[in-house]
Amino acid sequence: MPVGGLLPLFSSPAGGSLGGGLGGGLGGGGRKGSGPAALRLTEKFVLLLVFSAFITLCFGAIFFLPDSSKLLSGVLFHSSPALQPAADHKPGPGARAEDAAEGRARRREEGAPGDPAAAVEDNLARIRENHERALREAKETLQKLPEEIQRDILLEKEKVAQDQLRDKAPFRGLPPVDFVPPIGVENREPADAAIREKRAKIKEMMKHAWNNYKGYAWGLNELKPISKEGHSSSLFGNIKGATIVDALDTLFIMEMKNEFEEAKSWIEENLDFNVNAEISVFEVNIRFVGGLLSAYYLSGEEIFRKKAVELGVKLLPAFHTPSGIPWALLNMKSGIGRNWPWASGGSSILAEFGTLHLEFMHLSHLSGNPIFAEKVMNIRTVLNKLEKPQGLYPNYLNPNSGQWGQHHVSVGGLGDSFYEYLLKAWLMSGKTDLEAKKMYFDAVQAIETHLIRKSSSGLTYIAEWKGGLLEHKMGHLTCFAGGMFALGADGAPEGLAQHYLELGAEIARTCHESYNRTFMKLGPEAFRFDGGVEAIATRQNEKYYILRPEVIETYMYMWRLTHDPKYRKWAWEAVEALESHCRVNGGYSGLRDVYLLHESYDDVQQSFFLAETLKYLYLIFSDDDLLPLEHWIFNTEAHLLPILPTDKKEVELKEE
Ligand code: DMJ
Repeated sequence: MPVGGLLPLFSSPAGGSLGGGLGGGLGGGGRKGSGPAALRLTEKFVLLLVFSAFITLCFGAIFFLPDSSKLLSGVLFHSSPALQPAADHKPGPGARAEDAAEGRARRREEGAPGDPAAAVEDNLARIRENHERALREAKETLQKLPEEIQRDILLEKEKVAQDQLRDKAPFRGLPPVDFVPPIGVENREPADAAIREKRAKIKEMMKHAWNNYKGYAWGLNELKPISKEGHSSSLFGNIKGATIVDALDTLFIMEMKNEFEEAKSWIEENLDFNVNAEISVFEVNIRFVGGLLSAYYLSGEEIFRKKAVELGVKLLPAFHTPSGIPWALLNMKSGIGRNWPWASGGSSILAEFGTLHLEFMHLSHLSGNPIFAEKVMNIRTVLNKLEKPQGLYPNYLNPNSGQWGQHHVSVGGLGDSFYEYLLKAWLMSGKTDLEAKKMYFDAVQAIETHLIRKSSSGLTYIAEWKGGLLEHKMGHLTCFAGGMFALGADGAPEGLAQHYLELGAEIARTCHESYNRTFMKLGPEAFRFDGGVEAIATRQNEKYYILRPEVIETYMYMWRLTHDPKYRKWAWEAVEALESHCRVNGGYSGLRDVYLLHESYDDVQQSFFLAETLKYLYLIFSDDDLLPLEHWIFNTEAHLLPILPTDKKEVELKEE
């Protein structure tokens, strides 16, 4: 109000004549110097003094107003046209000041050079214009909601982060970091000859998948192994090379050195994120950011760090929502985001915005810029403020209102990796992130109470929850949870460690059953426990298998944590099934129906087959000292991230 009240003084005709009169009087006074003219000169000096005092007051007022980058940048940037953001040049509120500036320039050209009166007029007019603009901006800022101001500040920070990357030559944009040589990457041959042979077979499978991708789809996202051509999915917009980036760490671990080098060269020369198309923020994060981070931590090659951070910066505009919960989809060129049209009234998806945490913490670590960590910590803040129905996290959250959408809960699709990332955030922090630990165990407790059930023959399964009603269906995706429960057992509340290890084993058994009850010995996309069936898909659109890793992932954790030989046996059954039914001349294909007596190929070799399925299989037949679980966290795409202890002080503060 006081600022708005001052505005007319500067922009009224009175203001205009004040400036003109002062300028003219000063010039005239210098030439005449006596009589009535001298009197007018004194008056004008007094006026000039009053005016200067008024300007000083205005400056003071502006600097004592509530802090806002917008306001300060309004004051600071507008004094130098060269520093003005491009948006200020558009017609509109700023047009009047520009017209005046043009007029001044014209008058300067027309007038005699070195005319002191013109110079004073010029100065005063410039000051007046700057103040008009600053006051206008101050008024706009005062009319903003606190969230809008907060968003503006974040936007400014992002601009700075982007400028740093854009303006600097490769590598100079990032602070130097000491590369810590990776632990547990020495690849010893297993002592047991039979295990050695099996491991070699899995490496041969990786070669088959890679060579065919290289031969028929090099540089494209994925391979169509039957058609022998490239496959692209809208998830990556027109970013290219998903298979190359997703496969990097598997190539490294399997010591496929030439292949790793050719992948690296392709990335150096071709991996481009300046794409004008919509991408899935979640998919790009887990596959590309995760793959690049992992490749950096294993190899120490700077190109991977640089590309990971560059991509991370490109993803930041996804967080421009009123709540800071990111959009699912983002155009990386325009920075415009939106949500999947089918998602509960424009909601963001729990498994998508909840699966950024690990990568973003590492992006802050490797870039020296806290912005990535701030974004994901804010997601946590929003979640912690919300009431959870029965302690459960619904799959949908509206980024505009910051409120839950439909009350659907799943540990499979739409929910899955959110829970995984809570547990892994705690582990990745060197067990210092106690907030994540609490969120994880609280959530698991609610899941056990409301979602976990036993079939009549004693198979434990995780059902889906639809606003209080249970759907007795479990997805292939949900099978990852066996490994998660077992991995978290160690930190479980007093007396529950064994319970969680057993729960992991029970889920592994159920998922194995879902494989065993098919003709192909590979599991369907979803299986049911109702209508007289157990662990069997009953709907045609749930009978496919797309080379997914979750069941094998759970075998890997169960093997590492129990050394029960059945997990190696079950993993080998999966290898045999993949070889018999998915392997084709041109690579590996998914199947449309795992209950049919013949293969019906879907003609896609998913990039996660190389990133996850084959990596987990290889680890099951390797010694435990290859990538020990105490030192490495696997992101949800099986990319490796080292433990990153949180700043001790921060944790202590949080605990208080
Ligand atoms: C992978 O991209 C990741 O594992 C993700 O968390 C879930 N879906 C696929 C594999 O099935």
